Amino acid sequence: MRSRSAYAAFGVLATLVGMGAGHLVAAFTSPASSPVLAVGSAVIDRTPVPLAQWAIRTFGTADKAVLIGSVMLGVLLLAGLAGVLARRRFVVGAAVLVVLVVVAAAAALTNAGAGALDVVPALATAVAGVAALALLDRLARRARPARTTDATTSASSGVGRRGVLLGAGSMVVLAAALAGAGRLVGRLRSAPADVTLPAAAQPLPALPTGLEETYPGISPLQVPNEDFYRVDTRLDVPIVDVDDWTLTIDGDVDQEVVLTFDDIAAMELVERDITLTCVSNSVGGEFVGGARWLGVPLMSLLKMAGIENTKADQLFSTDVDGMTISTPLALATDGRDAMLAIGMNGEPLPREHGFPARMVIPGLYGFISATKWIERITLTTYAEQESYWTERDWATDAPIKPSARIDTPQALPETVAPGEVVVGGVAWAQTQGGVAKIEVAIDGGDWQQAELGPEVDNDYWRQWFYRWDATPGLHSVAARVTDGEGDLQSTKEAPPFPSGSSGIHLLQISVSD
Ligand SMILES: Nc1nc2c(c(=O)[nH]1)N[C@H]1C(S)=C(S)[C@@H](COP(=O)(O)O)O[C@H]1N2
Ligand SMILES: [Mo]
Repeated sequence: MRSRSAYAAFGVLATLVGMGAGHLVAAFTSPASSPVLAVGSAVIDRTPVPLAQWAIRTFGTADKAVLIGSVMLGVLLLAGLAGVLARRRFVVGAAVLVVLVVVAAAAALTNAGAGALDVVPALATAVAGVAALALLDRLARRARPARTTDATTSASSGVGRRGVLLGAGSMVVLAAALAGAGRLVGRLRSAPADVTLPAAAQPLPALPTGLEETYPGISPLQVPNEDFYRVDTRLDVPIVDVDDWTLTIDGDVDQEVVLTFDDIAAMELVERDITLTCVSNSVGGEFVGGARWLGVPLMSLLKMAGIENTKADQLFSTDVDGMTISTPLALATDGRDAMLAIGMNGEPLPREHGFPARMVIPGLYGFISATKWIERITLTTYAEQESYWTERDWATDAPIKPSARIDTPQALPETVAPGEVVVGGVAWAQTQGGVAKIEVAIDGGDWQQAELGPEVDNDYWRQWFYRWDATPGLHSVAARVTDGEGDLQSTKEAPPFPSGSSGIHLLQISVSD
């Protein structure tokens, strides 16, 4: 029971118990300071842009799971090492554990918006981890038969061995219970389901029936909340207690305004169909979606604070954890339907999408407009304050580039049967007059006009389809959009960094004999 491998396991178990304890304590203080998450976020924040882009491209929305997994693996290897060291001299092993925790605490403290309270989960991790290691070490030492073996010690070593296994087993259960309790506490603290939303002053008519009903494979006209793409720098979802939450509008304004959720819900609410798009979306990618948003016009909020005399050129918004996003003030106030949303598709905002409130601004990529879990809007200048992505050299002025996406048929390695094949998808040209025309080209031939789905709003995407008489063999299918102002989309290939991808979506389709 005192083998190296047993002690490596002790180190891992003790660390898991510590992490469980840290997770539970963090659920009460601030969930993001849970040690694993804190280290993960610190890693994300320091990831060079090309590597982050690669991770998003390669792992898609699983990029964060992969990251947490790698962080965990690294931590547990070191934890095993700590265990092995504790076998000879307990203090040395314990010290390695403490150093691991200090690194996590440092990570928690360097995360945006961190306060002294964020060290508490790390403290809990250290105490619980070292205590667990000490307990396992004691059980193992007891189980070890004395050098001068006599009948009594070998008898007691049998009991001791069982004690060690029992101890180790309880640690596994304890770690899982602590982490599970942490999750539960977080979930129970405040749920979007507890919020009742008032109706808009002028509710929109129901959306028309989308093409997806007739042509399976085309994206739904309105993306259900649970299927809506999610892009943010968070590993977990911030848990905001709506009763404690306020929105502050400050900076270069006539007067600072502080509003509670109820204050906002009591204002005149508007409803808008707007398609969000992520700058990280590659041509044909998944990071785009249409939803119906309920909220207040951003302008109503800015007027309350008074911005007539402001010298600001940016809206610098901050989320509940200190993450910041810059929006060009001129664009947010040029008459487009910029809003502070509290509802999405008839429900309070889901936690993943910014509960209790977020910004939604049509025509601007999400990273310069769609601040989730928003807490503060500061009127300031780009010269004075730099936000998260500005610091990482992403563009500050980033209108959404119109684009057409082919959703169906599936590209290689799938095959389709010859004959009539419906080519279909979605296209968007927010604030640029919407989608006016979609054209499809087969095998690089002439551009043929596709049919458009129901019209919703210029700030919304539009479904389209084209009937193609497919012949056996390999074919290329391309689509392009012309916006309501008569401009053809950019056909120039550009990567997402720094201001959004462009180029034509082209698929290789294999048609069977
Ligand atoms: N607080 C916060 N808000 C954020 C982000 C973030 O990382 N943190 N990501 C932005 C980006 S890049 C996009 S594209 C949209 C995505 O919104 P969604 O996850 O609801 O689709 O949120 C924006 N708002
Ligand atoms: Mo984004």
